[in-house]
Amino acid sequence: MNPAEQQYTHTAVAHANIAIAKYWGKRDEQLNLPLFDSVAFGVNDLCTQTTATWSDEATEDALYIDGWHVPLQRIERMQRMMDIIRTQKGWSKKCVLQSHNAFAHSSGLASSASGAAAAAYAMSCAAGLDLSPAELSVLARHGSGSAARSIHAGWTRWRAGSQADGSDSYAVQFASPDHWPLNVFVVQLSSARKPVSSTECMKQCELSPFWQTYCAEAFAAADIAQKAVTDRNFGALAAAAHHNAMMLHALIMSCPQPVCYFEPQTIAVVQKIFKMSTAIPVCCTIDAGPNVVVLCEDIACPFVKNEIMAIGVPFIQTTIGGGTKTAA
Ligand code: 2P0
Repeated sequence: MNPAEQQYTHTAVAHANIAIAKYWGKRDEQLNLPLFDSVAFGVNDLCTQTTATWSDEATEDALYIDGWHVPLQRIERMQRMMDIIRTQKGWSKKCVLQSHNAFAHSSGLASSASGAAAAAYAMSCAAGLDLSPAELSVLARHGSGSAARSIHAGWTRWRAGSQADGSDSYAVQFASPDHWPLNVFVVQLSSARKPVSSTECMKQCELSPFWQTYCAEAFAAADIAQKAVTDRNFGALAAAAHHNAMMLHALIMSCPQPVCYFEPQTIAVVQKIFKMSTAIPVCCTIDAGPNVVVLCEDIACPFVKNEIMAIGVPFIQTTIGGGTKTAA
């Protein structure tokens, strides 16, 4: 690399986040503007590290994931973020992203969130911009909606906002990771690419006969979830998380072209968690994929771990944390 370009390089690490009041449905597809607020927590151990380099010598923008060159037609969302920075800087430089995931991507483990958040942070720092957390959240949102929440550690709320340009649609942290140090089990039931992307499935869901009912429930979900977390009320958290996740999958299954993201073992894990949740502080959620994310308090942790091990499925045990920062 040309030594003069050294200053245009930066490496960032971002973490996945898991929503308990989920983002599903867009008011603007181009800008990734949601119809409803969502609430999520950052996850330690599920992370993406990305190095961004702005260059006059590169002939085109590029993204490499774990060394693999991603075709140009599949990095359009990354280029949206690059274009925002190019406009701000008055540059025509190209941007090269080298990205490494610490987990399987496109498997419903929210790698698009950590990927876009790490890219947003790395490319803005590499360009010498000192963006505020809100500005970073807006930039990351262009790469992937849920990435807006990965900028912060702990518990976040992404406000849908009302501005047409999306300037008020960003996430804020409302509780730090140590506000409520819950245990997290990420039960990985498949690392295969999703059969239908979230973006595509969201559009299909608007044609479900249950869409209006879903909207009415989803509108209230973020307030309910945030209150449960703020109050550290596990019973309320479990009720909110289970209702939200099951409602989402019922909607997804009721599209004109139905989608079922579950694997047989998804059901086995969920049924076990539901049963345990009547007696101990444990709950779960499922994103647009087959994997199950389990939350529990310390007192329930050994029991929950034993039960997951008894099903015989791979899992990661971790904690609430996450966020986006310069790589160490
Ligand atoms: C969420 N998901 O709140 C929901 C729950 C999946 C299920 O955000 O089109 O990849 O990039 O804005 O962010 C996944 O959607 O969608 C997602 P785009 P994204 O975490």
